[in-house]
Amino acid sequence: MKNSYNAAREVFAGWGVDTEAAISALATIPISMHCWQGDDVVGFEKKSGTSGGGIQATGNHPGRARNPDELRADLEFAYSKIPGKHRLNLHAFYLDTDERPDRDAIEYRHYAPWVDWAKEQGLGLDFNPTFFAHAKADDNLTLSHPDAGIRAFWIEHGQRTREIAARIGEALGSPAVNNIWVPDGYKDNPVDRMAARRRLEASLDTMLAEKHDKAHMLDAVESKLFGIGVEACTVGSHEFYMGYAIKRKTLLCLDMGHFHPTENIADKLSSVALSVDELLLHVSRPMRWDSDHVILQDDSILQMAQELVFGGLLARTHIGLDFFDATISRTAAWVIGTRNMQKALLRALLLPQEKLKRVEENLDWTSRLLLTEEARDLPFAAVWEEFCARNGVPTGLGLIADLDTYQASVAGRI
Ligand code: RNT
Ligand code: ZN
Repeated sequence: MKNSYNAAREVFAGWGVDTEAAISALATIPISMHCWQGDDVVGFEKKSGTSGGGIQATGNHPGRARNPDELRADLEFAYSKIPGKHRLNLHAFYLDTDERPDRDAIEYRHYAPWVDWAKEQGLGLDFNPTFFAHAKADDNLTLSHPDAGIRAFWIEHGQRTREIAARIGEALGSPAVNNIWVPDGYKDNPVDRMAARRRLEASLDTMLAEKHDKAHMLDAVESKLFGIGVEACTVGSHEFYMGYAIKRKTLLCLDMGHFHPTENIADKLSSVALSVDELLLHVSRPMRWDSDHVILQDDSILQMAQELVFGGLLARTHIGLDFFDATISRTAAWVIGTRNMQKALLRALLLPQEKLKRVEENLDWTSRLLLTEEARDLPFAAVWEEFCARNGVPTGLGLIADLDTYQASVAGRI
């Protein structure tokens, strides 16, 4: 093991790349793992129902977490197979309480067990208002609903999540990103898009009016192209939120499944980073539509990681994940997807960045192509193994055996 790492280190050194620096850099990058892969986006509100809002987890693999304790146990297992220290991205409908507060009545105490647990585990927490899976969202209209009473309900919910997120961030000593995504849109062609967008903007303004310390909480807004049932128009489109984030100085969230299938999301980072201070990513894998497949080490992720590293954007980008597959082991899904994000970052950190930038500046397209293609064959795997070994985390067959054993232990959940 050590031998292959030492050999790899020399190969990379020959390319002018310091593997130790890459390993140290990777160790400082937290990934915000989303809680909702663990239970197919169902939540813990103690009522049955589907997620709605155009979000669709398909599959019925055994082992879905049915309550906060099971979800935390699954998360602990998953984090133990992921090298480094990370974060958990919690949605408001994952509250942990015997009370049954409606969305406009949630309070910090309903989430306190999560904070205690995060503290104990050394995890950061992020948060999200939940604007779906609720009777008042059945029309796929929330903050932009024509009914002022419904808008007020959701504004209250959003305000409360901001307060809760701020308290979470304060308790953990690290700002909680509170990400706003609403399902609002129309199945068929609307005739007054302007009115809908004005209502969404006004609701957001009211919801975000109260100032919170940025050391505790950061507001983010997430756009979308379309969803099932909202094929014709999404009120919170990319243009809507890009403008909003610039104007109101919030974070902009780019979800990789929320654009046209041929758009390159990695290409967008440098452009938006010139106008917004901080970014949030929902790293995902759309297949033909916003299908939220587990992320692979595919080109879209590798390019994303390379842009973050080469563009110097890591310090102001919060990397969150957003996928959910209910046809496979949910713990395996977390482990595979999160490690793939880390592997993509490591690959980017191990590229001969200076050399590449220099040849491009010199208009030497041949060398740029040669370097990028030859670099694909560098012994990246040995560096990843070393990183995992230093963090006490298995790779390869050892990892597979651990994932299988855990899945077998939860398969009896009905
Ligand atoms: C939905 C958005 C949103 C959700 C989560 C559960 O299309 O991507 O981020 O997936 O909030
Ligand atoms: Zn998302």
